[in-house]
Amino acid sequence: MGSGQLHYSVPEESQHGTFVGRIAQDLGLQVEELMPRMFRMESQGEGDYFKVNEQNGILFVNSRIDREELCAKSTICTIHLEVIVDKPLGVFHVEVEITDINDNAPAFSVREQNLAILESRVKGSHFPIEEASDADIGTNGQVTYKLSPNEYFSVEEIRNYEHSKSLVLTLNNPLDREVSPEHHLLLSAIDNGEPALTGTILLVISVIDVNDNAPSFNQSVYKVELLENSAIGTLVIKLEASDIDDGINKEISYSISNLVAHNIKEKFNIDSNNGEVRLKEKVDFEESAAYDIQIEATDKGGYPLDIAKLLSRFWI
Ligand SMILES: [Ca+2]
Ligand SMILES: [Ca+2]
Ligand SMILES: [Ca+2]
Ligand SMILES: [Ca+2]
Repeated sequence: MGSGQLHYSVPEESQHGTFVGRIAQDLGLQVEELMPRMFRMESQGEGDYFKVNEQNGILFVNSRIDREELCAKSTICTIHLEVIVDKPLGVFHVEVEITDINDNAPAFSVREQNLAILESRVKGSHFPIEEASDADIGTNGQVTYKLSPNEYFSVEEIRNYEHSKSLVLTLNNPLDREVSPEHHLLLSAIDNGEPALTGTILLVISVIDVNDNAPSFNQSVYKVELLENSAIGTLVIKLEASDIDDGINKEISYSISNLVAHNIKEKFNIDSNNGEVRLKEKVDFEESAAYDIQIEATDKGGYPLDIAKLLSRFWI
């Protein structure tokens, strides 16, 4: 009984009929003896990927072979076949290696990923993002990343413990929500195949506000003239400050500064919510011809950085 081992290789996804090998010739059998000796092939439970021509002993591809379905990420993918002849009995082992082609683009599990980043994060901060996966092997499955041009972020792979890597966005320039509250970046994953295939994901970065702006008035001094006999409750002026932050960080509370002369607070009051300054007591020209009132606008953010001060001069 003869035996032997043959080795061939064929790329995955080859068309039906693609030539794989001359089995008879490689085993030293004559074409004329194939039929009389009942030359035939048996696959070992591997489906009908291949067929052999029993008259000339040529092995060819029969049905579609998807390397990824058959062997997933294994670096070597082989199909074992058995060729048999009778008189005398010979059993020969044939191994066909299925080589990879670059037929899978790197893929992300979602089309869009949202990130929320505080505008106070320092330069050099890392933010983990999802990696792409590529079902191919070797260079066909090796992925490099590219981010759409922008002045704030770059993409890099950083090494973790145990040789694993993770993909991160790195902050290169300070963020400013007041300038750009949202960034849209296109991340491309490109494999090393020939030709290379690409997968993309949209990164939507929302910049979260911190209280980094004090309220401001649009004028540093307001001058108001008031008649001597104005009634109590008369509206002297409605002040309005603004703050370019967001949410509670832009909400403003108004007050009369504690630094002013004590009689000011007896004569005037201010509504802390709407900035309306009203007369609390009648004013007397003979007593004072002018009042300097310092008004403060403070935001309601957790840690107000600063207070805008405004001098309002009320002439009588
Ligand atoms: Ca492949
Ligand atoms: Ca690929
Ligand atoms: Ca802010
Ligand atoms: Ca603020």
